Amino acid sequence: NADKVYLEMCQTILDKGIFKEDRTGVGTYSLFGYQLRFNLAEGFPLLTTKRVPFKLIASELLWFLKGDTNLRYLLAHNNHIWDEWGFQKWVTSKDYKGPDMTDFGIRITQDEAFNKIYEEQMKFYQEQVLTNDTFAKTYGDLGNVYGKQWRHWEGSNGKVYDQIKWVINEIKHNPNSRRLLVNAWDVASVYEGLMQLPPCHFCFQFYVVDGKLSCLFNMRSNDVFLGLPFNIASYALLTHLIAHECGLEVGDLVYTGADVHLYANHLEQIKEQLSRTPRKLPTLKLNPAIQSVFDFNLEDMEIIGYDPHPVIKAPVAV
Ligand code: DHF
Ligand code: TMP
Repeated sequence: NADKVYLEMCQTILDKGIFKEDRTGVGTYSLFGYQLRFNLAEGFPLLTTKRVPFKLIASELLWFLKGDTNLRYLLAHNNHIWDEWGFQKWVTSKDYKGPDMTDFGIRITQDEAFNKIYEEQMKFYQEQVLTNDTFAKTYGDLGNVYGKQWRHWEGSNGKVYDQIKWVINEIKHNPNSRRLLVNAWDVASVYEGLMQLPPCHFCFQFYVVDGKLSCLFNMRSNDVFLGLPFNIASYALLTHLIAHECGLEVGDLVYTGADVHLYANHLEQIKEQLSRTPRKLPTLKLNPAIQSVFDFNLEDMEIIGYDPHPVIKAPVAV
């Protein structure tokens, strides 16, 4: 059961995690190296011990698959999970003349008056990205993040490569290959600061045996309370989409995390979640009329039988 292994991981971090300062200033309890395995035939791994918003996960994945890196698409789909990282680009730019937003991520959790000012500025930012093409082009774009690397990887030879198309083609024609991988860790972009956030899930690989498609994804850094439930569901969905196109069943989803952490301001929330009893996993239904991974829209993916415990809110570290 997906919830069971996830909650075991959380309990292990609570028991054995070491306090570690981090870039965001929040502080974490952290372990190095952890693996999880989900048999996708047993149900779709959308956690039931808190409500996880599948629509946001699906629209983020479709955004990656379109090769898009601009927040406009996410905002148009009412998806705000990446807003803070675009906003950060705007408020640290020379064009921003508004109130000081230094360390806004920490300050909104500590200062009510500041939070109001932040929300006004964020609202302005979102409107601009949605309605002003020039603004969106400059400040709505997160840089060379996932969509760019997955669909438009720039090789050292100057050519541009579509890793998703390539890997699907390999799965179809060379399923025994041990090279079925997609890499988002573009050294030039990371070292030159050309991404608002260097990829957290930086590489994934497929494996085909007995007519089943498995996927292993690697995370260099993982926010176990907020990020991981999304990451598991996102790679489960990707595996289903590719299996669907390739005429394969789904096998295992394997997760490998490196710096796996609970933020210091998520401890109450995770204890609440640990007290809950897991329920039956939902299933995923894909529109059988669609073949290509690239032709799916939100309405072609349906989660059936999802009956989770209530949402548990937590602040995201920026
Ligand atoms: N930074 C950090 N510190 N943690 C992350 O998980 C993270 N994830 C990113 C970008 N930067 C990050 C992209 N993915 C949420 C979930 C995933 C995600 C970003 C944010 C999140 O806040 N989830 C909330 C609900 C969000 C909503 O309903 O709008 C949750 O309760 O799951
Ligand atoms: P870092 O770049 O300093 O590691 O910070 C990134 C934070 O975002 C870290 O807590 C991991 C988290 N994260 C996830 O857990 N999943 C994701 O998909 C993304 C993009 C980030």
